[in-house]
Amino acid sequence: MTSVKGDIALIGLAVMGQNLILNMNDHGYTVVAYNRTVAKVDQFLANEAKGTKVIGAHSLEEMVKLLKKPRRVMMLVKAGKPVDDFIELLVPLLEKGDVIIDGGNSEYRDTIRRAKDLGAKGLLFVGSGVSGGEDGARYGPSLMPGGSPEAWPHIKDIFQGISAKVEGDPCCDWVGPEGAGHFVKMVHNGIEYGDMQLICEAYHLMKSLLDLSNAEMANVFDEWNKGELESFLIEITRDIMNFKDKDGSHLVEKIRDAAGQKGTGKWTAIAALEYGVPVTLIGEAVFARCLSSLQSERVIASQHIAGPTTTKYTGDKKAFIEDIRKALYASKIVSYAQGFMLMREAAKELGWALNFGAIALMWRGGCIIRSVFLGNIKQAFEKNSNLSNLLLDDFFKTAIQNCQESWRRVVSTAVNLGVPTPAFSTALAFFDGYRTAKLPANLIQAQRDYFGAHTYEMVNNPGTHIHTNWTGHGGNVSSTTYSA
Ligand code: 2AM
Repeated sequence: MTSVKGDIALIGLAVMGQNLILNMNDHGYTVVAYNRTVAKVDQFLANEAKGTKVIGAHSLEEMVKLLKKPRRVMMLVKAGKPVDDFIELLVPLLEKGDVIIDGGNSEYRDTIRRAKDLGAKGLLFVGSGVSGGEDGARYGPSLMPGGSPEAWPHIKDIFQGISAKVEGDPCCDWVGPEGAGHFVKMVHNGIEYGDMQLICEAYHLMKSLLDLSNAEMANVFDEWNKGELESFLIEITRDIMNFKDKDGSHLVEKIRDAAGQKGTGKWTAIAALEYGVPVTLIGEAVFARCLSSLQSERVIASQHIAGPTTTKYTGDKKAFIEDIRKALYASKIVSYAQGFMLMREAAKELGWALNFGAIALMWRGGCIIRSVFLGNIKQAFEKNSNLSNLLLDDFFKTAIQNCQESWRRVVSTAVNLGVPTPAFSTALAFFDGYRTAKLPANLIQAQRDYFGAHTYEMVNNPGTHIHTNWTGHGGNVSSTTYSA
């Protein structure tokens, strides 16, 4: 009989899986490694895992027999059908109380379904966000586990042990039930899309309006990285600006301007529409990628459609760079406020209790959006765990006030000189909408009632729905069935 020694099994020996295994090994855990293509197990043991305590398994049966009970099996395989396929194969091999963890980029509704199905069989299921790329997985990722709460005590030490740490605090905590971990990871990725788009707009403005060289822009990003905007994405942008190709030219300028996407940004935007939350900045960031990918079409359009005649900024460059920094900071605050609004609404609808301060801490280190800024968000929720919106927190209120004039100057200058700034602009439009007591939606209600008898409420009598016969020849019957 095989002797039992594995603390946890990991299925899926692609980059993330291999690095997580090595990270767990470094923290003293014995990991049993398995992969669908079994040859990769021996390759891994002979190369990357050489000299470690990692044990290879050549079948799922062997893998399960090597594990201590309750068994912990983590999958890092392609999202979708492969996850369901592995679950189906694992279920007959496991016992009540064993834990299956899906660390892939699964859609949160799939995770909700799997948690329910496996729960009914007495198995504990965890869907965990894993962020930080290859390096994060190897030396400290941000981990966002959610699912069966009974699973948490069994995985807490391993997960918090291998995660990134900020001032000693692990960037990993229990997120919530069912698909909460994958939902929060999805919003993380959406916010990442937004952060990247904001940085790209700053780059576009500096390059097109101010004619800054790559070296000058690298210096600007380096300066920004010493203040409020200090973050992984600003840091790598500085390094990208400096990076030279073999021929001595800047590589970034030779890259085709057509952005790819794998879908998590799109999922966030879809969730925003489904839950009716105005997460406009992430939406614009996704659409900006879509527009960029119409590269050939844009090249043709650029030869036929003219913009404004003046396309250069003639004022004080240094002052405008500071304006751009402030516009980016204010827009970023709006984007995170929107992301937290989405999590709050989804949590309400799905009946999840989410700890927003803990989420900010999970994102504070290890992941792609890691930044000093997330420390400020954590503090805001620590001060007031019921904070309804980040924009109402004193720290962020003051921060936006300090940026507001610059932000408006940047957006209006970009509009006048013809540089697209969809993320800066939508953030400002949201900000102005959110702080406006009376929006023109009274007219929308009137229009809806005029053509479709959809009824409206009066300002002084909310809750009572009224229909008016606007033309004198329409009926007096209101619509109760039509809702578009
Ligand atoms: P493979 O090495 O056998 O292709 C990332 O692609 C990980 O997901 C790899 O470990 C890969 O296994 C696994 N994977 C991809 N598609 C799969 C499928 N249809 N069934 C099982 N595992 C799959």
